[in-house]
Amino acid sequence: MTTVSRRTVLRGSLAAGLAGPALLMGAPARADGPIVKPLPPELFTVFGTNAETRWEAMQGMGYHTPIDRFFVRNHTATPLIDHRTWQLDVHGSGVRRPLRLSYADLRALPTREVSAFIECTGNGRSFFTSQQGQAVTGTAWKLGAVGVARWRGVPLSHVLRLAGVTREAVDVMPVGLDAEWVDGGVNRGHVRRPLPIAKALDDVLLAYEMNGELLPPDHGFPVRVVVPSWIGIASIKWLGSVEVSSEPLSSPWDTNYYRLFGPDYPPEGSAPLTQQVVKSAFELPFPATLASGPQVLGGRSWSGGGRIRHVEVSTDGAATWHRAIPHGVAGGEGWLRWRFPWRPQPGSYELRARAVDEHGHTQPETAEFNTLGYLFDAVVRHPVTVV
Ligand SMILES: Nc1nc2c(c(=O)[nH]1)N[C@H]1C(S)=C(S)[C@@H](COP(=O)(O)O)O[C@H]1N2
Ligand SMILES: [Mo]
Repeated sequence: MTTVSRRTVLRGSLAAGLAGPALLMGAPARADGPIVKPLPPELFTVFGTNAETRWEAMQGMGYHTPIDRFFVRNHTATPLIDHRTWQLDVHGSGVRRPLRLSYADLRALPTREVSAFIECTGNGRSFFTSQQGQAVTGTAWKLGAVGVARWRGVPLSHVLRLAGVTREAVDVMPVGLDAEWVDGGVNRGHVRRPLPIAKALDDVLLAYEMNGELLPPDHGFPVRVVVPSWIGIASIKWLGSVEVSSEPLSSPWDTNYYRLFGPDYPPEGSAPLTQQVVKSAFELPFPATLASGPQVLGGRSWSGGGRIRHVEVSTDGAATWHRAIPHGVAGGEGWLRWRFPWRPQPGSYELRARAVDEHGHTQPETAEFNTLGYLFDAVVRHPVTVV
């Protein structure tokens, strides 16, 4: 696939005598690289079209992940979309009144705000290999493919009701406006994944603001879907259309990917993945070097299964566990911040943190193997050298 720089596109359009915005109505322009925002090495680890937040960059931050350090997961590249020509089409056999909304139309609808994490299904994938000795494919994330933001926008349920969603509707398919995705020579089309109607009518948001600012290009400008507690792929960025269907819908993102595959699963894989699992992370470099003496470690734990109830930390190889001190309140769709006072002697350590959510979901010693490395929920052994 060729990536045309924005400058080239604009020059081409001038030569053809077209106005810039008119051009943007077709294939959106592309930025010069796959990600638009700066990716300084102290905040991010870059993997091709994706960038992972460094957990030490969360030290001293508030509840929400600032936009300048929020991870980015792009199948191809961030498109530059003109909100003045953008339209959202809501159509299909599950609606009585198909809709076409402009950006201004959407902004005029009732809004809601939610503090929710978006987390890649493969977050923690590298630990299948480094902790469990298992080969998996996909981006070798550590624990930084997650962030919590304050999302504001229009409830999807509101838009579906405006379109006259019927009792027969079963699935809702949001489709992205970024380039079609080609994987191993196969064109999978635009990034899209069906949502069951029950979830679509529950707490899903069509978000146009992130942490009180306009949604940035890399995170889906002008409008993205936010599906609280679910795997990141559900939260389609650069939304262009929503199909509502009275028949089940499918896409490669719920058949070929985002299921569990491997020896423990049928050939077609598990059921399509939905909720996220429980995870915990220290706000430290990986590996970390710390000075000896009294200090307070920080960390965060989250779960797609509900509010975090408590967090325990071990500094002695899982021999003893001690409660971490909660800092602020646990968000239902966000995370719990915590602190852990520690007074280490010089030496080598493996720090562990494990959390339990309100429904009793915990973090095991070993995550269930699956070839695509999804849903790593095991306790991560965080190497620390104290000098
Ligand atoms: N249109 C579109 N939506 C998308 C993606 C994409 O590549 N294209 N990536 C998905 C995946 S796999 C994840 S984990 C999240 C990442 O959201 P973020 O880049 O805002 O952190 O967006 C999801 N939505
Ligand atoms: Mo993802």
